[in-house]
Amino acid sequence: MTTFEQVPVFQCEFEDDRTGLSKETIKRALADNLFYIQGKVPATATPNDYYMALAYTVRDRMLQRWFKTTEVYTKKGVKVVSYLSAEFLLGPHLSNNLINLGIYDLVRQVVEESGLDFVQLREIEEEPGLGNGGLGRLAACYMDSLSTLEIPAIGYGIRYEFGIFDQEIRDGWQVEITDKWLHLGNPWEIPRLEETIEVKFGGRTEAYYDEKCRYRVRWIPDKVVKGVPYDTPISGYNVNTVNTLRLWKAEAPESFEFQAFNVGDYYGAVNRKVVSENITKVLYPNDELMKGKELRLEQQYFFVSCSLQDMIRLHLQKGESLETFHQSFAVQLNDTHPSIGVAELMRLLVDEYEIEWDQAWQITQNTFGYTNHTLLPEALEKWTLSLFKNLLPRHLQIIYEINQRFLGQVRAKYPNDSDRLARLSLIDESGEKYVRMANLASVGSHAINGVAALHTELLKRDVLGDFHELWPEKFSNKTNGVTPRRWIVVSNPLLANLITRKIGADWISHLEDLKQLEAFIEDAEFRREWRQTKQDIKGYLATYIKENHGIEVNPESLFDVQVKRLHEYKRQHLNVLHIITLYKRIKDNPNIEITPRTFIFGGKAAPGYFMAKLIIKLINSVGDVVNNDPDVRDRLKVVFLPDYNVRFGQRVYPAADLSEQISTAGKEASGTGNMKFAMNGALTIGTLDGANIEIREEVGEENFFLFGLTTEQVYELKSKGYNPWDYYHNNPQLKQVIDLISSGFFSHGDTNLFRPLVDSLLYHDPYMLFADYQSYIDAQDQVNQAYRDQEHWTRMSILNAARMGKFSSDRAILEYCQEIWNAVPVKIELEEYIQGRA
Ligand code: Z16
Repeated sequence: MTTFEQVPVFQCEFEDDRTGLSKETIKRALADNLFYIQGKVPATATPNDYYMALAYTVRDRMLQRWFKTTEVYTKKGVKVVSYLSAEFLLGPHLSNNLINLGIYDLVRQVVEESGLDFVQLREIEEEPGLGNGGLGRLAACYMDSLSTLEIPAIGYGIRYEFGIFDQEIRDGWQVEITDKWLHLGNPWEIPRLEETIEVKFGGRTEAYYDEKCRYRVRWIPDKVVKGVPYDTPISGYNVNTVNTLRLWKAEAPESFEFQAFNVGDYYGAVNRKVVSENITKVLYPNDELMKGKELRLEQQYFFVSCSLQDMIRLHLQKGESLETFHQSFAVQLNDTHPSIGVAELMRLLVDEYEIEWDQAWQITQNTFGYTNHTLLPEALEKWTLSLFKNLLPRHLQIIYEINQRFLGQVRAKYPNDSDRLARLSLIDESGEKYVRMANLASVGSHAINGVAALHTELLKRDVLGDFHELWPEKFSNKTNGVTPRRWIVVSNPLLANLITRKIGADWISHLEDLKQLEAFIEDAEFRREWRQTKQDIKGYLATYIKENHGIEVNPESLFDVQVKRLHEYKRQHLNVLHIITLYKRIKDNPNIEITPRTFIFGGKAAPGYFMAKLIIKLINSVGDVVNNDPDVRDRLKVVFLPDYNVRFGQRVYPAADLSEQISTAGKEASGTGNMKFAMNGALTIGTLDGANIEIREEVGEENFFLFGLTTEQVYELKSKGYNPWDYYHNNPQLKQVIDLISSGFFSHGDTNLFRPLVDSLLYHDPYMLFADYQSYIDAQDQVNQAYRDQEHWTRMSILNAARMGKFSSDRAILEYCQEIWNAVPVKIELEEYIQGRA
């Protein structure tokens, strides 16, 4: 690490505008922040101190815009989108903000001229991993697009002290390590202690008549927790808008401690504090699995109540009455995690602000929109009545009241249809009784959407079929998108520069412009540059893998990548069956012509998901054998890279040749990794699932490797009785592969290790790997053929990237604004003296 020591910072001329963009001013700011914020001089500064000084220097340059933006929103007349999400998987801020502010090259240069290593500083940042996967990352992409499109917006969520766990691999198994992302401080957030909000829990309710003899209910809680907001600025690309992400931290209120202290229960008082602060301690690491943990419902209610109270405060501050609340805020529920908000807004309006039920219900329905992200039954949230009643007794009453009125309507429309009533009811009474959160969200929202065309159709037909029959006009599709700023410009500067040299830079905020690249498809020099760029990036990844994991990979080989959460429906093990198939071919015929491939895996398994963890072990075990077998002669390599996260995503998407999107048709709601790969010129091998269908439609079927059953065929086969044994017995290749696993060949002779996995496939195969196996292998053989013709492959790669315009999150957000939120852009003007962009 070089230091400031040789740098003549104290001699430089500087403007009195402390956030200026001249090199001298930035240099001065780095030195100032190091000294006045970190309290360090070069002699004592650690690399983290320099990183912090740099981060504050960037943040300082966002503050005028942030302040201006907030000021405009607090004035009358602007409708604000409020995105409620239990997860925001932001990834590193530094580079993203530098790009959005248009000062990346400038700041990098200044840092380097100061004798510091910019890349080293950039890598010091701890990424905020406040999400599990697709759903949390989608929220982050949407925040970026909202700012870039100059839409007034605020994101509300939870400031988990520990985000998604860090993953290590020991002896091929996943080991979870606590994510201490805050341990060295977080320069991107500002606590707003004065805007703290109180949230009640537990206790009981009491009916009474008010002075006007109206029947009312009061809630007497047994616990109050404080919510402290921590604000993070969300910059837009090339605009002045800087929106806010407001994350809530739970703290114990003073008053409760004193009460306990006064009666001598010192330990009890301190313990109460610990229990309160537990609420925002840790992110639940289960994606797509509902576990009815009380603390999870506490987290959900906590952040939703804080957020709604915050919105009401902001609304009333504008001098408005609550009748117009829905004109101030469009609140989007990111899955059912925040759906308790429907009951909470009713409670606030009816109990605390004394609004009549019917009017409160109008306001509530007009306020909320609900996005569904999954059809998997095990992921649908439901809470037992007893848990609900203990934690939120008033909300349960409100939910009963909503339900009674709702079912009254249904009964009027469909007399004598008790099955339908039972299906629509907010309460599941088929066995133990539960509150169904998807039903609550659907009833309480004016708009319901799925996240890809197929997903929305299935939602309308199956999971929410009865609601669709009742209110078809509420339903719409909003196919997911991802931000090209982070997923091309930040992550793949080489490709971004090549594109900009050809078509200018407008594509960065108008991704449909990438279409213009098609005009160069016959330009051999352009194709060469494209291929060379991909090659260079693959080289960087190979170096990274070598340096960080000690594994040698051949950058000329086909990089075949599957990175995503581990889940049986995503079928990482189908990918493994292909690897073993290729390995068998080599063993049977060591001189066989084979396209060299590097298989790259990454992804975390939910800590309690045994089968997913066993799949990780299988990948590593197969890798051990394949990578060390001299017969393979380095033509195949299998690497499982630990701790897949946003940062590693930024490294791997640009380097991929082939994107594995191989879920069982009908199971992956959308997928968003599929988009990030294709935007960076990878070809997809995939099923007709989620957004794959729309990607294939856009890039052309000739530029996509399709395989597998359709959703309809999956249903059909299931209903007529699917028997994986038949496939096993009738396909000798498949049988050999399965037998090789069973024999202990990949487990040092241990025939028990992978038995649960093999038995699950042989006797159940719920995700139909065997039914899709041959089709997958055939498609992979076509991939090999295609890769041998590099000219042709490059054309396909260019066409994939060029035709991905639809999958910008800008397009998705525009659709939400126009069709659900009724929100419009608001330009943020800056005073003359505030410096423009570089
Ligand atoms: C999640 O990431 C998703 C769904 C869900 O119910 C829970 C979590 Cl944590 C994902 C979907 O699996 C994926 O298909 C989709 O692209 C993503 O949400 C964003 O919509």
